[in-house]
Amino acid sequence: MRISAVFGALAAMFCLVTAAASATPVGIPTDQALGFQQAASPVMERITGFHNMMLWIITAISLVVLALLVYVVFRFREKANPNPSKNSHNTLLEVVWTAIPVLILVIIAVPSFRLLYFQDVLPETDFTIKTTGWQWNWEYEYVDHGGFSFFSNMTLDADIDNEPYTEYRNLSTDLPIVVPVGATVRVEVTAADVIHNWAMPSFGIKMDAIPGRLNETWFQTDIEGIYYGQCSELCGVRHAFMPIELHVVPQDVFDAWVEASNEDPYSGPDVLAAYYESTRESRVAAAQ
Ligand SMILES: [Cu+2]
Repeated sequence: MRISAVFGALAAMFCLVTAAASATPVGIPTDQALGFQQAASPVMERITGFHNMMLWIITAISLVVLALLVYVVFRFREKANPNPSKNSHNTLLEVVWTAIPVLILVIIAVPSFRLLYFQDVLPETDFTIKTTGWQWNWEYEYVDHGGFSFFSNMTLDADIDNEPYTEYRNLSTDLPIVVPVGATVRVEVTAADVIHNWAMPSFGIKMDAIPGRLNETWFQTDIEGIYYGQCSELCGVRHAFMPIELHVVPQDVFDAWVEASNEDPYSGPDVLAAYYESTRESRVAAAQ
């Protein structure tokens, strides 16, 4: 009895420590999820709000249509209504069932267009990351930070290493991209061979990467952590294996990462590792 209690406590402590010691993934898919990932940008907050509003509207419409159907089935069944009406027109009814749906669509269109423009029209941004889709990895160029660039490849199963932060199969990369917390970032998206799509669900981004064309989008987040996205346009046999890993870190860590990456992009992850190592204790304490 006592031994099992001790084991239980030890196991619980171990779980707590390992969970807390790994840097928090914020934008990551979770098992059994029905809704969106946690919104971490103004765009995604609005997408989530719009989605929730739409859910009310379509639920109400479905219920009204269902109620009408049930009423017709019972009220006009053969037994209750042996002599069916021969009417072929009813002007009032036709106007009503045209006007009401049009009105509903107009009501939906207003917030929908507002959101579309909010996504599409870039605000004042702090810097630009240019990303190029390749078969099958992402190339990133920090054009405003010395112009260093690197290819981000998926971490192979055999290389998954959970120190100093947890890595995830088919989501983690060897060279993640890094941005400072709070910055407004412009993302230029293009491709080198076929059409890809740079998607980051927590930021509400899904932007086509088209050869010969430069698309642009933006994000801003105040939530530190690690975010994951995936290529979202079928681009060939390894389409499922070109994920996006993005770290949101304090400004000084970002500056150190930029400096290291300008020397050698492969030393960038060491800066991240040192940061997560140095904050391990405070994260463990915060989790307790
Ligand atoms: Cu793809």
